[in-house]
Amino acid sequence: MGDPEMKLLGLWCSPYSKRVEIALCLKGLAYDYIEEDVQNKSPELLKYNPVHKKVPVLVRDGKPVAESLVILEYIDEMCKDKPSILPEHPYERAMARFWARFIDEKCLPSIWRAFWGPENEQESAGEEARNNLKILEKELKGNKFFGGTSIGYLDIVANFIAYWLDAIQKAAGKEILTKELFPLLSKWKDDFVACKVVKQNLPPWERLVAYYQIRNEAAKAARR
Ligand SMILES: N[C@@H](CCC(=O)N[C@@H](CS)C(=O)NCC(=O)O)C(=O)O
Repeated sequence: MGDPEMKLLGLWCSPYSKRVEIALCLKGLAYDYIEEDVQNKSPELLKYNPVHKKVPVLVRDGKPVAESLVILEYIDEMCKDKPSILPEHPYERAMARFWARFIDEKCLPSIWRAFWGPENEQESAGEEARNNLKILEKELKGNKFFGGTSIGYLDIVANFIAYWLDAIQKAAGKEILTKELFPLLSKWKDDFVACKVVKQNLPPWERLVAYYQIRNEAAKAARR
């Protein structure tokens, strides 16, 4: 019997979607990719993720799994014959999950607000984002990657900070994360983006910057 059929409902510019693509690539798993239009959601997306109606959704043998962090763990557990994405030790696994939630629940929302929140709150949100990133930077603990010597779960979860944030900064003409303020995180970013498995699963740079420029213009127009 062959491997069960797998498909990913994704979006080219979504860091959540790209987390899953990186993990599938790391594990060497084949899948069909279906690009979603989140402005006009397909019946398939609504059927497979009726709760959140968001990408990514990984469908294996007709069974959907939604939410990128859940999908990453599912991929890791489904494919045990390949090196693990999460750390082996239960305590280290718990810590990786803790920091992943810190990224999704603290770092990313403060970054969104710094760029797209109410104008009079953007500066304080920027400060909050820097504080969160400083806390995260300490978690590198002198390692090349959050996963140690090679990329793992937390590196994949932090993909937005490694790549998307630079595109957003370029489009907006303002910076939260700089080499001067975050030397260790900046080095991590460069090393992460240079990994073959990451590089081949990132959205094209110019297209991403243009996407955020359009988004910024739309946000400005909505405020007028
Ligand atoms: N917590 C979710 C977030 C996924 C998410 O926000 N996806 C966005 C694309 S980047 C989406 O599908 N948005 C459609 C919508 O909000 O209606 C995850 O980790 O998978």
